[in-house]
Amino acid sequence: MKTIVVIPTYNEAENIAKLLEHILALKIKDMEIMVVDDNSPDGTAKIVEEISKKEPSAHLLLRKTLKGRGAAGKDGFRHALERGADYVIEMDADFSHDPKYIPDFLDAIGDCDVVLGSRFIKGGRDIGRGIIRQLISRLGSIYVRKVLGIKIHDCSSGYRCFRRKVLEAIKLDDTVSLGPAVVHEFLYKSILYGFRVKEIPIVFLERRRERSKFNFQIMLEGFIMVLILKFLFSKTRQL
Ligand SMILES: Nc1nc2c(ncn2[C@@H]2O[C@H](COP(=O)(O)OP(=O)(O)OP(=O)(O)O)[C@@H](O)[C@H]2O)c(=O)[nH]1
Ligand SMILES: [Mg+2]
Repeated sequence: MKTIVVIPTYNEAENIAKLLEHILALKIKDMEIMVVDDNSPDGTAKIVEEISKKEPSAHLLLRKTLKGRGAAGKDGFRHALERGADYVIEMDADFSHDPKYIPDFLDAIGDCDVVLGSRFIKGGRDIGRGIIRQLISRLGSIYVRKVLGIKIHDCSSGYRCFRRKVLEAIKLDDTVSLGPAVVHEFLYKSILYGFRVKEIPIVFLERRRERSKFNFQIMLEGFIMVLILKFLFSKTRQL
């Protein structure tokens, strides 16, 4: 079974080499890595290109015209499917998503279709954020759970593993979400289509930054997008 780990990057020059080293050190059979970089000004792509010359399992997908985390993830998924992936794992490059969990994802996907790395189940944690940010994350997840009517504890987790058939069913070109809500759209459609979703505990470590990118507008857009998803898709029947 072939696994491809998709890692969207924007200005991750300080992290990417170390992350790839950690992932490759896991020595997982039949695993490839696809870094999807949006032409980062800090030269992330150059670093990945050099690594890929020595490591045939590491690939670079360089996007020069478009930008955006959601679109980069979808392009990565598309290429992973083209390369014949049976399982696709998506993770961030800044070590918030510890690569040590990759074997746990692959164990769990054995008897389900989507695995979510969850901060909010027993054994999971959210480290490094202030109490207010933690509260907003938790309340946000409860909001998504209630509005969409799904039994998931960490609805915004971006550390996930999909079986190939799930990404094929979701039809990557048909997604409607703008921005971060694409995470919710993939999750919601997976459940509506009848796929089995399982959460496994992860400890999420917040990147150290002077100032968070988080703001009220991002939060409000997220809340509205979830209502739009409910409106558009709640009548969807199982496949
Ligand atoms: N390709 C691509 N990747 C992106 C873009 N924006 C963010 N990323 C990557 O997506 C992942 C998550 O982004 P982060 O900036 O860590 O987002 P976050 O975790 O919500 O915010 P932080 O608290 O700043 O860590 C990282 O690997 C980023 O490098 C983008 O526009 N294009
Ligand atoms: Mg981050």
